[in-house]
Amino acid sequence: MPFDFTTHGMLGRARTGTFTTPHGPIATPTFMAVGTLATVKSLDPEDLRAMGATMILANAYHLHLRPGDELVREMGGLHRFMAWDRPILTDSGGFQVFSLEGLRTIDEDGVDFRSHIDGSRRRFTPESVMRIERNLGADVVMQFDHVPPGQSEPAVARDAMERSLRWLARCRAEHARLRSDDPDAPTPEQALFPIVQGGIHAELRQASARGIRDMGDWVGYGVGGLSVGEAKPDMYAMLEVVDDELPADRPRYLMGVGYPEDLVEAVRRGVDLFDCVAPTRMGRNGAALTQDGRINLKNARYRNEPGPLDEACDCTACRRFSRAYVRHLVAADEMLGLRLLSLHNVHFLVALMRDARAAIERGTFDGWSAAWLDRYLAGER
Ligand code: PRF
Ligand code: ZN
Repeated sequence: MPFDFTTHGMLGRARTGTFTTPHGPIATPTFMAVGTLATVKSLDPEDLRAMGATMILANAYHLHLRPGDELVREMGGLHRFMAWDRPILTDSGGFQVFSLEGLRTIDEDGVDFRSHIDGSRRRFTPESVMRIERNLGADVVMQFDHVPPGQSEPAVARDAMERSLRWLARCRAEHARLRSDDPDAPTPEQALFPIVQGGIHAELRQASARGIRDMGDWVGYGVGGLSVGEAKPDMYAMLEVVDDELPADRPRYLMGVGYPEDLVEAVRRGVDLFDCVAPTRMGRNGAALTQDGRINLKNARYRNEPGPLDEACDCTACRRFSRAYVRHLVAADEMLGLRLLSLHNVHFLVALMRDARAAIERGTFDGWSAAWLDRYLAGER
């Protein structure tokens, strides 16, 4: 198998590792920039490479609707299509389809929904999603799961968690069938990651993780259904439950998380991979991440500040431009403003994980993370 995960430093639950994929190695913990539509909005793959990004994420739901997974396959698969030769992970669309409130109906076999683009009727099943992800050709493909709302009652969370387990068995069978029946796919060896669900209920999270492990060994594990409206302490508690249940020698991916403080808290609890639209979305809203919390460049107080977005950042935006200039671009609705903010924000999270790795390996992660959180959260207040 072209996949491997080797851990290096360990400090409490926090660890560093190397996750090897068909498109190369990933130093973990790491932040994956989100390229929903096979583009990390406003960034060129060269920008991502220069900031040291390794793995990025794309979305099966969006790419199936536009331009179509078959077209992407015809163009050589996602790596060639978007000119990114490092690892890619595709999300299954579980989260997107279940977010289409009112536009979808669920049954045991799958989900009927209407396209958010043209209203056309569509259907996803665990099998059809595996075929879409095969055509796209990412290194890691996520199972099709049932994602319930954040504060779901135990009965609702249990139902979704158990359905996700049944769907996982079907995903695995179709994934195995495609591996032998469709050997010419763009990335012949793909790793299927299961997704732990169970809301904010410890016993359901345990049951989910155990159900997944009972099905066999997996290259890595997703943790879903968090950062969907629950309180942060609930999310952190679930991460500890999951850390206790999952094998220590496999990477764990916390889906759709998050904000800088969440990344640091989750690394402390044994998470290796993250993704979130926050840095690019914040950039489009005029916000920048700094060591002292978020700032919004639309605020007049930045109009004559000569310093960079963040003193300690060495991204190309911070090396060359002042807050005053970025603020001017944002105020005038200039494209470069949004691009510089996205570039800075993604760099900020990629660099934050680089710093976390260094602190774990030095053995100073506890002190480093406490000081980092103190400073960042003081600025957010
Ligand atoms: N499942 C899937 N994708 C996701 C999530 C999930 O639970 C989340 C929840 N934070 C984000 N993206 N398939
Ligand atoms: Zn910067």
